Amino acid sequence: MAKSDTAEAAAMLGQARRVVIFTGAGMSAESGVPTFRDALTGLWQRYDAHALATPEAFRADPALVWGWYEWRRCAVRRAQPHEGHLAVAAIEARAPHAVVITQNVDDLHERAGSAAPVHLHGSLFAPRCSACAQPVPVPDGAAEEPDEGRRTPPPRCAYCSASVRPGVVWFGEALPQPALETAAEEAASCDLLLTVGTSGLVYPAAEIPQVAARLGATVIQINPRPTPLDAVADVNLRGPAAQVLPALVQAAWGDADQPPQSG
Ligand code: BJW
Ligand code: ZN
Repeated sequence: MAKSDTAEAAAMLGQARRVVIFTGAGMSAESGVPTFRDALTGLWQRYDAHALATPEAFRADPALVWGWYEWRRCAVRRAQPHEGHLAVAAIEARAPHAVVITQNVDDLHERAGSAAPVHLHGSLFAPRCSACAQPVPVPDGAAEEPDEGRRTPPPRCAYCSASVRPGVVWFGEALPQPALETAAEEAASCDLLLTVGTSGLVYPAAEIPQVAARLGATVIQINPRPTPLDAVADVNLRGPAAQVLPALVQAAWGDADQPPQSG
């Protein structure tokens, strides 16, 4: 990552009035939460997406799918937000208006202090009934799940006794309407969008940076690898989120550990 690129991006960020921080799985990679599509470490290298992350998979084998998500929720609970998550919260505290729009189903932005991240693909912590959609409290469950999970039959809904399902968005399912609407509005009205750690391959989420770019916002991308979003990014910062984000905040506002100046 060239120093001049960081300086250029920091100047843009420091002047922006409305900022969107759009994050994907790479945002949480350095907390130990695996991405989906990275070679060697991505979840889809080890698991068949169609056997686990579709409504058909859940209908065919609810215990397999529920057990896999129990394992992932357990792993996220053990993970800690990193310096990059803290830098995102620092941007929120410093920019006049900023919002986090995330594809991630973990809660690391919340735990780093981000006010109200918009979750486009749901949450590991919001199970609901698969039939009547009644929200269900997160099961206490085991603090430890065996590596790679185990078959665990899902709990039953207290109202209609159908299976409880993970509160995430699977392939072929609609994104939650309020989250998608908020994301579209923020993308259309921001003057700077920072996209961090997403392959930009999954729609409609991948449209969010494209909408912002089309309507004239500056787009800054943080990713160690090229993505289709390179084409719409004004600045590409090639590097990992936990390093690049704190450097960007530091270059934009000085010491990121200090509280923002009022006025
Ligand atoms: C780092 C880093 C570090 C590494 N620092 N960076 C053909 C064309 C277009 C669309 C479609 C199509 N066929 C089907 C579709 C639609 C489909 C889709 O987009 N498919 C594509 C794969 C082709 N989309 C859907 O089905 C969506 N729904 C929909 O369209 O509904 C229509 C509808 C309307 C009305 C009624 C009914 C239906 C739903 C998509 C749901 C996605 N769900 C998942 C799983 C969530 C649950 C779970 O966690 O299990 O969401 S899939 C998975 O991908 C997850 C992610 O949020 C999403 C995006 O992945 P992300 O975050 O970009 O991660 P990766 O792994 O891809 O990339 C990581 C990046 O990080 C890489 O670039 C690395 O380089 C980088 N990185 N380390 C910074 N340290
Ligand atoms: Zn129910």
